[in-house]
Amino acid sequence: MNAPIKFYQTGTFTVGNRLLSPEQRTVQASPERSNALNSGHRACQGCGEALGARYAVDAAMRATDGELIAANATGCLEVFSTPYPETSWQLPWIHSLFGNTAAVGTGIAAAMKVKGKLGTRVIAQGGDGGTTDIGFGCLSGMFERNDDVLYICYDNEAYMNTGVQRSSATPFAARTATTMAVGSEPGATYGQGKNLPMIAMAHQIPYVATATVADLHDLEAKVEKAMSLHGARYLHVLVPCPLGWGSASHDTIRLARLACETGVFPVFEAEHGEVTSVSKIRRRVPVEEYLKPQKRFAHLFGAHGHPDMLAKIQADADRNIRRFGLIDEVTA
Ligand SMILES: Cc1ncc(C[n+]2csc(CCOP(=O)(O)OP(=O)(O)O)c2C)c(N)n1
Ligand code: SF4
Repeated sequence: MNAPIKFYQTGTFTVGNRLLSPEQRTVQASPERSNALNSGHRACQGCGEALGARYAVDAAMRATDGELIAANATGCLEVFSTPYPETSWQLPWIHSLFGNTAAVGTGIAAAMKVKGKLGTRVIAQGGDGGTTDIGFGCLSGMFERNDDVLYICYDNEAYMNTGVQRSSATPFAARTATTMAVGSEPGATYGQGKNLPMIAMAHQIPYVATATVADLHDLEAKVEKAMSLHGARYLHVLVPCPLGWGSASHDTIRLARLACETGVFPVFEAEHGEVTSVSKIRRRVPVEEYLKPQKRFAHLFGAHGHPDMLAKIQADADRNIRRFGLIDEVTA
């Protein structure tokens, strides 16, 4: 007798893909996959950025029949994949400066247009530091001109490659090398930081989406959708970093899932500035469950903890749930 497939069986390579019909399987299940980011790179064990990039770029390769060029900002993704003279990339791939990946992507797209290679598509990618801080001006220009580039930000919430310094995507209270866990309000200061997906939406570009490495089918689907469109597109992927977050390597997927289930990281799509879909929370979880396994938040817990700061984080997660309608009213 055929048993119905449960939702949690569909996301994995070993079980879900074999149980699903071929068209529902992930790109990784296909022997035709491009292996865009191949084995042999030097990412840490459990690196969410390596996993996210592997799935995102392979999905983009499938969506474009391999007619893809990538520009890559300086950062962990570039450093662990491309220690000269070696590389793990199996596609035309250009290392830009730390801050100008979006502009390099624009230039490649313009060059392809001039050469009449309209079928060749372009992605630009980088970490949150390269995206929200130093590369922000170039990215905003790419959005404003509606250049034909998909920009993917792999958000591990700090400058990991250079030793975990705070970026403008570092969350409130997180300990980094530059936001120490000391004083009456330890960790990153409250109220600072940028919400890049919402800033991208404010540019009214054709497509903005968020995703995490907890739902790789969803990530692939969003890349595929982005590649079916033209103009400026932005994908913001939450990628836990065991080294910078002080988490166990085997907890990368669990933490990404908890970021969604707490409301800390809303997963949604938006077209031309309007939210068009959200991933609903099936099981609402208090923020403590997400924060506790991460040593960067250890100072919030225990006898000398900071319940007031935890309450602020919970309030922000609750606001996300309200703002994006992440919980259906009947189940709330
Ligand atoms: C103009 C410039 N300033 C500083 C650096 C040093 N640098 C290289 S990578 C990096 C941090 C990258 O952080 P992020 O973009 O968040 O990516 P991650 O390593 O976290 O994936 C820094 C500061 C540089 N390469 N160029
Ligand atoms: S420091 Fe973090 S982002 Fe960089 S390779 Fe290690 S786990 Fe990945």
